Amino acid sequence: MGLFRATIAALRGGLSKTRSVLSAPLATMRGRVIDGDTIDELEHLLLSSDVGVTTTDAIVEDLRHEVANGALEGQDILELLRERLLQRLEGKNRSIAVAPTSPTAILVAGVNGVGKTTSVAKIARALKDEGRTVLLAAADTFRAGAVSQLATWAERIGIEIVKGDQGADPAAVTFDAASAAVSRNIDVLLIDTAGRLHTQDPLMRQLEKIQQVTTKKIEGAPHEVLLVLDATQGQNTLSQAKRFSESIAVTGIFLAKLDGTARGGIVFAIEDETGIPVKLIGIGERPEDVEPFVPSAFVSALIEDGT
Ligand SMILES: Nc1nc2c(ncn2[C@@H]2O[C@H](COP(=O)(O)OP(=O)(O)O)[C@@H](O)[C@H]2O)c(=O)[nH]1
Ligand SMILES: [Mg+2]
Repeated sequence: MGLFRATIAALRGGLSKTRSVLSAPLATMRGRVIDGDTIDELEHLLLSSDVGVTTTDAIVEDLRHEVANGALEGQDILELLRERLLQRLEGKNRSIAVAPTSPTAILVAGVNGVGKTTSVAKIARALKDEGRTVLLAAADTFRAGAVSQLATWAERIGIEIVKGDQGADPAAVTFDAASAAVSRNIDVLLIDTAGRLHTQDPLMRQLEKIQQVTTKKIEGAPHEVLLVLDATQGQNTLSQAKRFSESIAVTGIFLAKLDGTARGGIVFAIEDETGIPVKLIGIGERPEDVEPFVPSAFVSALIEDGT
């Protein structure tokens, strides 16, 4: 699905907190001879912005090696860092899957409050802007007010929604929505689910049931299972991703609230630890505050010249 075009200015704005932590130390390193001390500082900086041990070790070990060989003489630390960070992110499929004939079904999951419903609204709006027909399934029947929250978004964006009452069986709501998507010839069905705590097994089983119902109704569905993670939660996102992946086949990550944190480096840790590609990022509370995750744009917005 070719949806979402990267908007560099919006991405820069969304990453300003993370960039502000990196900027000053990088500025002092710049122009210096790159030696062991510089690499030590860089290591500390990467770890403090939640880039994680795996990516940090891989980058600094290579650089130490190159310092020892004299290979880094005259090189620019910012250029090097951009290049090495980008290498870590390349070669992953980050596109949103599309079904060739039947409706495309996208299941959205994640723990409570991470931004699922908002993210569903963001995706729905982008799809509608592209001229696609969208149907929302309000399968969070667990939390009070969840259905009306999604219904409000649906009305604002101008798309249809299938909902049950609070306490209704989420799998039944999903089944109804999937049936409607097929009969109305809808392009994309977006399923919003409850904020199940990842430690609660019954809730995880419910998610599996929602997935099974979707598969039954639409061949090959769900075509995408997006796990929403809250970037402000830093390293806690890693255990959430692991737990969800044990129950359902997560195909991509929607990393919400990148605008609210200086820990934007968590993208690297998430991909290292889980192997799941980050596909979309949230950089604000409005429906338009969504960006595709484009590694080159992300790295450029993270580390800028003139810092
Ligand atoms: N700053 C910011 N806030 C967000 C973003 N995404 C969601 N939120 C806020 O996070 C809160 C919880 O969002 P909600 O979609 O209800 O989470 P859910 O419980 O997972 O469905 C709301 O106040 C949202 O406005 C984002 O990308 N940036
Ligand atoms: Mg919700």
